Amino acid sequence: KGPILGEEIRRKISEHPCYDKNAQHKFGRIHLAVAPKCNIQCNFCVREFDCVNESRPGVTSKVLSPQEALEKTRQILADYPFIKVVAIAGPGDPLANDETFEAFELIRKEFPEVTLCMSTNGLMLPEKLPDMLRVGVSTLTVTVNAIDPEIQAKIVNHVVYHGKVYRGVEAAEIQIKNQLEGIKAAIDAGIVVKVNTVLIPGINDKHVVEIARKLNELGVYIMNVMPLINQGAFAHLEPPTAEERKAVQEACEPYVMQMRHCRQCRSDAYGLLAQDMSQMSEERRNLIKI
Ligand code: CLF
Ligand code: SF4
Repeated sequence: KGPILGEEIRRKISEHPCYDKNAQHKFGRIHLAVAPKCNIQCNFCVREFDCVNESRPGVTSKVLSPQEALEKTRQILADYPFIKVVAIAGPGDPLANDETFEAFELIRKEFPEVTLCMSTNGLMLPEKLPDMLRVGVSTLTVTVNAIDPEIQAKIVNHVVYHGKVYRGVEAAEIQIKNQLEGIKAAIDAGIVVKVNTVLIPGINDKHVVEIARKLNELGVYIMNVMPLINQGAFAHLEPPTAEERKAVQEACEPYVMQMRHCRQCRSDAYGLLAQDMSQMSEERRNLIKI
């Protein structure tokens, strides 16, 4: 089960706190909030906050320029060498912001050994993949909430694609097509792909196992079934219970490895997953310094 990986990428995975549960207590990540714009509107998202697909909702991260992101990386990597992953996960969609590539380029030049990671809603994935490869992204998360356009049409309000606004099933079809094509192309190019799926009771809960089957076909490395946080247009929906989520994860497990230790990080989080240092006092941070 699962894709065959080379030695270098296996090392990267063993030091990636999200891809390997044994790495989560030893190795950390930095999120650089360089990507404020988004090109879609998910019904569970309130846009003045961080992207809910891979971030803690109700939190507004301060946006950094690529140069500021490099400086922050320099500072943090010097103090905390257990951080091996530098990622861009918002506050909007990284692929809708050129600053994502500028920041990665600067960081890659200075820190060629770190793993570059990012998350996306996948709309621009086929088009942006060459840029991702150029700057050296090696782990990628795509949020796939449905592979059936009728279901996805209930989850996404609209997508803005090549300057045009699409709604309903038409919007969903474009997004799903690009996600699946993009995931396939990314895996073929050697990127290790993780998929996040937001579990939305009454909307996609019965469908998630079908997504897992598709991920197996595509060669996706790991899947993270995240609970809905009910806000925005979905404020009236009940989030899944822990038992409901566990049952879905168990149903998906035969098809694709399940991540169960996600912390729904802020787009400016850094440190170990369980210990976001962006939220610590200077005093506490100094205790962890090497
Ligand atoms: Fe960040 Fe995401 Fe890369 Fe990890 S987070 S971009 S894969 S380095 Fe990790 Fe945070 Fe969960 Fe994301 S715990 S929200 S799964
Ligand atoms: Fe919000 Fe993220 Fe969806 Fe964009 S992709 S609308 S930022 S949850």
